[in-house]
Amino acid sequence: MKSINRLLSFGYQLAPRYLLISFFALAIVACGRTAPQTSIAKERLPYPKNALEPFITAKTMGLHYGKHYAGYIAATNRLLAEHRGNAQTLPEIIRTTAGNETSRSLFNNAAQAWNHAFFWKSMKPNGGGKPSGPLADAINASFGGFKQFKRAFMDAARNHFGSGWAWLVADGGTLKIVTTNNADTPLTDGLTPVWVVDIWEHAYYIDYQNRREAYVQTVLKELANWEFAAQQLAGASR
Ligand code: MN3
Repeated sequence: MKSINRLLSFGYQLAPRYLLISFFALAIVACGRTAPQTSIAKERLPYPKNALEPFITAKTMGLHYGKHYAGYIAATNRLLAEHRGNAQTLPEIIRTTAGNETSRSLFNNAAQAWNHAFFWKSMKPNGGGKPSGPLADAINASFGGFKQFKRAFMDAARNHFGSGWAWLVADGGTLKIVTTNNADTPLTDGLTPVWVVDIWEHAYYIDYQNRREAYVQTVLKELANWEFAAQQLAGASR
């Protein structure tokens, strides 16, 4: 009996310490898990502003990266500061605010921030040419050939009404071409973005005026970064 009492009193002495330790451990885990993202960082342009000349001028890139993209980042951070949410990353912010009327402004700016960072990487100086390896195989299997893919991509970009984006996406094992309106992004449709062209007028108006088709054709022919697209496809099938 005595030994049981001794054991019990030993247990009571230890209990508060264990409770305190567990409380702090839980608090640390909870904070790590639910602390809201309070800011997103501007991604570096992967090449100098004038590196895509003469196809996209330094003037266009200066405005597009330095004003439009910077504006989306600044607005996202301003809105995030007053947003109540648990999203940790930019794609999570986009997915958790999509279709929610009260966070429409945050969605628009966050999605534009993500879409533009993806677009900068979809181009490179001395790009274009033809994809190779698994990306070329997937394009052949899904569209019947690279020529057919380009034709379908041009049609989609040309026929898209108003501001938006023309995408090559992976849907399971298949590649598809989709266009999205305004800030909308395939990220919220369960699709994996593989490559994109910004078809908002601000992307081409200084260099091509109303000739969107000439602009998209030039991006395909001279600037497309197919290595980046191939990496996105490889990531999608992992
Ligand atoms: Mn843009």
